[in-house]
Amino acid sequence: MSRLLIQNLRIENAAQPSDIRIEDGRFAAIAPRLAPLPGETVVPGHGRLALPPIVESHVHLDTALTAGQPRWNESGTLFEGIAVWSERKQDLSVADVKDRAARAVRQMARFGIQFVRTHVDVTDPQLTALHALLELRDELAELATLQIVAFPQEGIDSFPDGRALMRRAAQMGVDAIGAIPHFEFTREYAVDSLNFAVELAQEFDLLVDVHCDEIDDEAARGLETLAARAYESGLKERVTASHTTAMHSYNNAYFVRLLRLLKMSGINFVANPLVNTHLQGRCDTYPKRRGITRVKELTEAGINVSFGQDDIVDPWNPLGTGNLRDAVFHGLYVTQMMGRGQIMDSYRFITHNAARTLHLPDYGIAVGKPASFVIYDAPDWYEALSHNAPVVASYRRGRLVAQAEPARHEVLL
Ligand code: 17E
Ligand code: FE2
Repeated sequence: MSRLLIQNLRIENAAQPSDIRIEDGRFAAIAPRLAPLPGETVVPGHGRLALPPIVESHVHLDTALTAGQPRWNESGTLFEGIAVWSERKQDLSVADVKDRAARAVRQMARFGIQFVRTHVDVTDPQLTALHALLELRDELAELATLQIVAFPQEGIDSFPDGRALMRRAAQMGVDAIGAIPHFEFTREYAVDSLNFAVELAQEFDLLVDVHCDEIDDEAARGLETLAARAYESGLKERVTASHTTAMHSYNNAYFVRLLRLLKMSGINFVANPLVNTHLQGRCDTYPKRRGITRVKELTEAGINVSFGQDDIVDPWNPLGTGNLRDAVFHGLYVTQMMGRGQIMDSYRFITHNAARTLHLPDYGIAVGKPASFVIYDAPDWYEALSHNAPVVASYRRGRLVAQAEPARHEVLL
C-alpha cells in the first residue's frame, strides 16, 4: 500500500489547517493533526491553501495557439475571428491539432487544471479536429480529463450537411452537443437548430452546451428557447448556456421574466470574462457595453455559473496562458463582485461550479474520494488571487502531476 501524509494545509480557505493522508490514490483521512504511520512519506504543507482541482469549463483546444495564422483578427470581433478560423481550418491535419491541443493542456496543467471541457468545431466535412481530440482524450487521460462538445462553429441549419455532421460527431463519441443560434441565418433556424441539438442529446444520452446569444443584439432570444427545452425535456441541469452575452443588453423587465424560467430549467451558465469583454461592444461607440452575462444576478438567484478561458492565443484571443486565475481576476472586476466574501468565494467559479456543469463524479476534497487537489503558494484564495500565486503541487488520484518552485524576489533598497 502506498501512503503519503501532507501536513498543515488550509483546505478551501479554512481558518484552521488540516493534515491529509492519501492511501492508494484516495483521501484516507483528513484531520487537524494526524500522527505519521510507520513507513509513511511525510510532506510539509506550510499552511498553504489546498483546493480541489481547477476545472476549465469552456475552452476551444482545436483553435489554440493559431493566432496570426493565416492572418490576425484586426477588428477584434467574433465574426472576423470565425472568418479567420474558417481559412486556417483548410490546413488542419490530425497531427497539427493534436500537437497544439496537447501543448495547451500541458500548459494548463501547470495552473492546476485537471478537467477540461473543450468545444471542437464540427463544421468540417472531414471532422479532422474531432478525430484529433478524440485521440487526445485517451492519450492525456492520466494528466487531464477531457470532455468534448460537438460545436457547429458555422451553424447547424446554415451549414451544408450541418445536421449530418452533428449526428456523425455524436456517433463518434463526443460528450456533449452544441449549437450556435445567434450565427444561424434566421430566427427560425436558430429555434430549429436548438430543438435539433436537444433531441440529438436525448437520443445519444449526452450533455448539452450551447454557444448561446454571443452577440450584443438585445433581441437575441436563443436562451429562452434553450431553457424551455431543457425544462420540458427533463434534461435540465445536463444543459449549459455558454457566453449569453446578449443578456447584458436585455431590458430589465424581460430579464426578470426570463429569470423565472432560468431557475425552473436548472441549466448552468458559463461566462468567459476575458474574451467577451474583448469581442463584445465592438459595434458601440460610447457608452460601450461590457458584453458579459449577468453573473452577479444569476449567482444571487441560486443559478450555477462558472468561468472559462474560452481561448488561448487564437483568432479570438491573441493573449493568454490558460491560467484560469486570470479569468476570475478580470471577471470579478467586470461583474463588480469585489466584496470580501465575493472575492474569497470566487475560486468556486473554476472549481465546484465548473465541476457541477461538467457533471464530474467524485469531485472534492473528502475522505473516500480520489486524492485529486492542488496546493497554492498562499494561505487563502484572497492572497492567491491577488498575488497570482503559483500552484506548487497538483495531485491527481494521489500522484503528483505538476509542481513549481515559488519565485524568489528581492528589493535591494
Ligand atoms: N467561436 C465562437 O463562436 N465564439 C467564441 N467565443 C470562440 C469561438 C472563442
Ligand atoms: Fe466559446
